[in-house]
Amino acid sequence: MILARSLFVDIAILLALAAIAAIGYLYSPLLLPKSDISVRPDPACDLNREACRARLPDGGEVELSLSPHPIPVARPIKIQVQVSGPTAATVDRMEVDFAGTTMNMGYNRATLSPLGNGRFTGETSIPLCITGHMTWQGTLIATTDRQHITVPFEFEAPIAEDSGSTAR
Ligand SMILES: [Cu+2]
Repeated sequence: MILARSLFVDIAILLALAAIAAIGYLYSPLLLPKSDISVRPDPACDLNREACRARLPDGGEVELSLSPHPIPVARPIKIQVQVSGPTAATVDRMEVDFAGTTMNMGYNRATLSPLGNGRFTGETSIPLCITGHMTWQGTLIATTDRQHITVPFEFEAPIAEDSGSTAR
């Protein structure tokens, strides 16, 4: 009798822990870009000048373009993503999360609209930093039926025009 009761309590605790883990799993994407696979973009590429690419594990590619150039702050930014290769047909959801690399700049995430053939588009804006300009991380989050693929792109916004104009 006592044994049966303690077993019941153990099972109840296990179920409660499983429920907490499940809730944490479901809600964590709201706070941090959740990632099963993370791929690095070409570090030499500059989003302020051009579209940048990263190679996917399946051999395909993902390309991110932010326009206009240079990338503005507190004004509309157009986001274009092109996925190529086998992954393209499996993406259910495409988002880009913008975060300050050295400072918390708040929650800035855009969900893109699918245009077909692996193309996605959307619009967003990022806030002006109190320090004048800073390095942003624009993390592309592709959700497929099986996994979250993230690609952390870095860029400066607004870019420092030259050393003279930013010195005050
Ligand atoms: Cu900042």
